[in-house]
Amino acid sequence: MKKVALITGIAGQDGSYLTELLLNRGYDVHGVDRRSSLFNRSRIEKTRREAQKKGLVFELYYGDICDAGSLYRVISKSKPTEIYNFASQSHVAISFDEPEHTTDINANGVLRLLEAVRNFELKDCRIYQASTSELFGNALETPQTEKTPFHPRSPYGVAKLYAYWIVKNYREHYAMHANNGILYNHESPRRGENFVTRKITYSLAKIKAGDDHALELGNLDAQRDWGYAKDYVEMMWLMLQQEKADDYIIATGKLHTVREFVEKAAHVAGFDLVWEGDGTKEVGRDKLTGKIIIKVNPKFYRPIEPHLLVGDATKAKDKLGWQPKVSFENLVEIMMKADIERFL
Ligand code: F7E
Repeated sequence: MKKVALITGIAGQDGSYLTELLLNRGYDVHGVDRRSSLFNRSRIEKTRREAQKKGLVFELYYGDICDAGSLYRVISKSKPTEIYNFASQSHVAISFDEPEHTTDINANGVLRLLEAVRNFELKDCRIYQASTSELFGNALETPQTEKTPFHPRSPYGVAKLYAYWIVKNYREHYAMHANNGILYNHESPRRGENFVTRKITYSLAKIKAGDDHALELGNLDAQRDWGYAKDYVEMMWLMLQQEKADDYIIATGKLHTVREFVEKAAHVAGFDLVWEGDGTKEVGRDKLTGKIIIKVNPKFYRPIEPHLLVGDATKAKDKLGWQPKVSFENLVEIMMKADIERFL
């Protein structure tokens, strides 16, 4: 049977890497993304042109997970055997400013998608839901496993918790092959520039190219479990190849601070970074030029931070044979070098 994937949020980081993986594995790929006044398909444009040249099926549609009609139209056109849902308001800090909008996309949107699959009676269609470590929020244990109780700490996390449970409920009630991938932070040169890792590499590359503005960051001591997005999409695909649907944690199991990320990235970029002062007065200076290249700006502090989010991916490793390939050090280097090249 021909494998046909439908990817919502296809123009984002994960959508673009997964598209490449699926086209290489012989899938027809259909993707949905929202219209915006600025062209936002740059991550998939090259792949689209290459697919066209090779005569592969790669169709793009404008649509929105908040618009049931558009979902029904795309599902009826593509008749997917696998659906990957990446459509999301994915910025945790912004979810405090737009809690209702975040809930409509991240919670109700998932319900709309599940209902569309149920109403079309796509009995064999397998579904991947982009779930998140933010479900654990004020984590009750460290590292977290699939059995750790949830305690989200943001409107983003709460909306994703609804999505997690509705996916599980549709699996149990309607026997759908619906899966939650509980992914910890995953980054790459394709990461949006308002997430901290990419903000760091993008800004340092600009400073290296002559920009005079220091990089302004929030909590330098915030810690995250950062993996490589390209490693993680492989795992999403593996989840849908299993006979039984399930929920899996995907993580590296290692915590690093924002400060460590900055230090490693600055080193790769050729700065000799030294810290001076503390709290909101702390700055990072390049010893070679004497210039301040990092400043702290309380504007980027979160109202509340989650607590030590670090995942135990033993279940994924044992059941799916998955192993992350790229270390934290490699990840920083890949991202920093890609941004330096962008500004050459
Ligand atoms: O923040 C701190 C900030 O925005 C990471 C999303 O993919 O992963 C992502 O959510 C940490 C936080 O990612 C700045 O306070 C310091 O502690 O890169 P982030 P996130 O909030 O962890 C999870 C798993 C998801 O599911 C989300 O969709 O970095 N931080 N200074 C900063 N963060 C930002 N954005 N900007 C700063 O200037």
